[in-house]
Amino acid sequence: MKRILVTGALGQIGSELVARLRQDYGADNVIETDIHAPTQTSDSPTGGSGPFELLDVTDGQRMAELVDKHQVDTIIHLAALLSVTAEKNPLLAWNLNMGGLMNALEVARQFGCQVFYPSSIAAFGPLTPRFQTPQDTIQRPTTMYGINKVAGELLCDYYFRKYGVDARGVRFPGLISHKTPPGGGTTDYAVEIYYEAVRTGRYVCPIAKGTYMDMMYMEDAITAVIDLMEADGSRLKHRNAFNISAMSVDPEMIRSAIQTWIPTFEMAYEVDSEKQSIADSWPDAIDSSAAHEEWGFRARYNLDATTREMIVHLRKKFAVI
Ligand code: AKB
Repeated sequence: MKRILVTGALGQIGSELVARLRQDYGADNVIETDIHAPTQTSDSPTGGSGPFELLDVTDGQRMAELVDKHQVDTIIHLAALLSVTAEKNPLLAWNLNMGGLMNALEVARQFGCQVFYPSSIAAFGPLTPRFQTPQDTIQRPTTMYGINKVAGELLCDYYFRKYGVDARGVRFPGLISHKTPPGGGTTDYAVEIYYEAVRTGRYVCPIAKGTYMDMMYMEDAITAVIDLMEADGSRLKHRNAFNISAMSVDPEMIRSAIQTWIPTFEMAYEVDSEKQSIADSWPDAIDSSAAHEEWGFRARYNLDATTREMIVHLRKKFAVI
């Protein structure tokens, strides 16, 4: 990776990834793109430190022009609707999630770029083994987002086999971060819970107790993207997409981790049936051993370390002593 274009760069992953890429590869070598411009009030940590371009990823011509203009060699394609939003508008999700990826792969083919594509634990479904979910297993998701993710994994493999496009990806778990909030995902509760614990000391959880999902602290996720993209391609047997996880947790586990910092924290449940049925269709705990063996993936933050980072940073962000 030398000249990197990031789509959806103002989102939860993009805003932190761009900051790290700019540190490692040079600010001018990382082109931030999004469908809307950063606002004055946006707390995007990258705020104006390098090139920014407006890009609607369904506009393949504009994507090609930007790749050409900035002599890009790597496309990190993050723009997508997440699971809950996609379920509310499946047609839009198909057009954006699949159309955007198709454009990224076509542009990559045309300009010889490497591509990163984020798949998700959503690429699994109710028929998938729930525990130690293998790298290669049954994938019959029941959500539009999950269908997009499986199709995306297959498309990336197809472009690699047919055209030699060096497309690589991971199946992200829920990502926990304190800089830019996520939006429209099933795992968003695992971020909201920390915000509300610090801001108000109470949280009403939309996901039922005993619902286990894989999660990861953002810093581990960012490191995983860079390590995979920089890995020796000849070692990769699975390109799209590697299972990666740092922890499998339910809301009660996060509650008690928070209570070690904020003993008065209170949590109630008001289960959201749509979110719950999506969560119930996903695995409890995936097996990340292929990522470990093929490119050395290892998460550094477990639940306690994640909780410490979240509480310390959110206390600073909201000036809570
Ligand atoms: C979501 O909840 O939709 C995402 C994901 C796990 O892909 N965070």
